[in-house]
Amino acid sequence: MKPPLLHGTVVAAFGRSYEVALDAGERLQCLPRGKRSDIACGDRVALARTGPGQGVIEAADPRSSLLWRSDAFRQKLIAANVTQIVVVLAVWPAWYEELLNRCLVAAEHARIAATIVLNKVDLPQAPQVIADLADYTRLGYPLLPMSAAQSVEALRARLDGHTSVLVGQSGMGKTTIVNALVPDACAAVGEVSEWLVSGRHTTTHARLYALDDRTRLIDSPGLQAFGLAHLSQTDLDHAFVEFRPFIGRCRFANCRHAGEPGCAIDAAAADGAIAPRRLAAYRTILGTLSAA
Ligand SMILES: Nc1nc2c(ncn2[C@@H]2O[C@H](COP(=O)(O)OP(=O)(O)OP(=O)(O)O)[C@@H](O)[C@H]2O)c(=O)[nH]1
Ligand SMILES: [Mg+2]
Ligand SMILES: [Zn+2]
Repeated sequence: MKPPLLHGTVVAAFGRSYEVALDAGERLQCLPRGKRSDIACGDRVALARTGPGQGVIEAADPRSSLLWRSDAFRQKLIAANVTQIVVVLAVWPAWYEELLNRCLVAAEHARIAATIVLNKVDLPQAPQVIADLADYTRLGYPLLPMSAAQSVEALRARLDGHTSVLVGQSGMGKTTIVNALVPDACAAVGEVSEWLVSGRHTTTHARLYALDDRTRLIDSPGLQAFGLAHLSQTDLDHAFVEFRPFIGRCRFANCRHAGEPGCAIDAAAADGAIAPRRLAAYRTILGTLSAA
């Protein structure tokens, strides 16, 4: 007779190998059954023990959400079952606006609430960078300026009851935030100067931490790109939240909002209802979709 299946949560994903925290508390290193590699940090799984500290994942439960990215060749799962995406920016080093927009698009497409953290506000350029983010707060994305080096309490309050994933470029301070929130995490934090020279990211895989019984936080490796090749133009249109009232109102049904006559999106931008930087980001991303 087969032993009964165990149940747990994937707390770390290293390529095809996963660390699973069993509901009873024990941690097992697991491989998936067969060739499947569609399991992400945060997934709930059923597994069988195969040896001391080891197991094989037999099945993953249906997910409430999945955050993933893709390019023309492959997909990369970031986190499963999250209820909030925290895009981490920093006053320094400079963050890429296109990457911020891509993270927000991915969040909207996955129907997960997004919050923006601006970290390192202890640095002198903070007021300027906060002002520069006003277009995003106007869209409804909450902005939390903070310094993980000083206090993370304001963020802790926003994480309460959520499973959140921290995403963003390397060097923004994601792992510093995790270490401040989870005293026994002791995850490695990198010097930005080293990263600038070597291009190496300090965090190499996603890991889930429990803040309390109902609050979870996933740290993820720094992103250089956030491929959205899997979206259609319609997906992208809807993922730009301020476009929604104007969708379907262009003169041409197949309008790409790239300067066609009678474009409702262009008209909205001219009226100030769509920020020029968002329309520019939209056009850049549209040019990179596989199907569009
Ligand atoms: N001045 C200042 N520096 C900070 C703050 N938070 C983090 N740092 C520094 O920023 C650098 C990068 O921090 P990490 O936490 O490793 O950044 P990360 O986003 O996890 O980077 P990856 O793992 O490569 O994606 C470290 O040198 C931190 O000490 C802050 O609030 N203020
Ligand atoms: Mg890190
Ligand atoms: Zn149009």
